[in-house]
Amino acid sequence: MPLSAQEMKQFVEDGYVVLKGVMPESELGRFRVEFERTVEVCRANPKEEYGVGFVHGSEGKKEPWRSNSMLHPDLYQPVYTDFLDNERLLTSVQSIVGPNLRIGGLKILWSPLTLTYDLHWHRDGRTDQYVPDGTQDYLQFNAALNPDSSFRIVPGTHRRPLNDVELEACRRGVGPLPGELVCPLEPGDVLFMHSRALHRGKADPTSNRRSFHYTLSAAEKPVRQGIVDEHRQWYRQLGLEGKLSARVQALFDNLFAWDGKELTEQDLARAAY
Ligand SMILES: O=C(O)CCC(=O)C(=O)O
Repeated sequence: MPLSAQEMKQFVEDGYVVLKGVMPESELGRFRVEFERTVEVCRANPKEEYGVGFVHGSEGKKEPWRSNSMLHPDLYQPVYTDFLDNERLLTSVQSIVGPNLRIGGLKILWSPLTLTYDLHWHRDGRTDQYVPDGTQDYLQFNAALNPDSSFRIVPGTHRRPLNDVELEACRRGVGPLPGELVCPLEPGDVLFMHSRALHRGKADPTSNRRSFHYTLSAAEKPVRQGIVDEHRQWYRQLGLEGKLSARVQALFDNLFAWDGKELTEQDLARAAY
């Protein structure tokens, strides 16, 4: 089911939209069990290659809140590809990104055990422009397994320059901003976010946050060198060939099609000027 006109309008105007009950209730139990296995591995031994983000406390104490490497063989669970096998999710992403989708970032977010996760205000995709019809060549989204009231946004900031207060907040500020909204998610909900919207996350240890944070791109959007190698290496190590559903396989095929055609750092630097 593509985005409704109302959902699209909200995404275009506010820079986010929440889609209710996208992940089937019947699957959430299994998804949580598998997700938890990864959290346990990251908490027990947060190796650098897991792409773990830490919250820092006093006296050198630190606790993980994120991993970026869901295909890493130590961390992978079927849920990380299975939850994408979802007609409503993919057709909604297609409404914004276009018909041919490619796998992008696969990350998960969780609340730390004793410290509060309190990410500063920021924009992602600093070079991306706002396009009035809402189209983008990639889309970031959070998908919640547990109730999740972590994501905060200043709606509409993807469509205008930041003001002085907002700019100052980007220097690691976590305080309240005028117009700020919290976007609560119930289990199964998905939140689409425009990469240029000013946003941040906050989760205290009691919140039991367990959310996917993924990116899907247009198949034709250029890929940075090295990404295909890493994904393909892990994909082979996991023996995923032939095991994914047709629509999830297509997301990977559209990435592997870039093998040997990826942009170098120099290409990217040229494009940025
Ligand atoms: O916690 C969140 O939902 C936001 C995460 C985020 O903005 C990031 O990882 O860059």
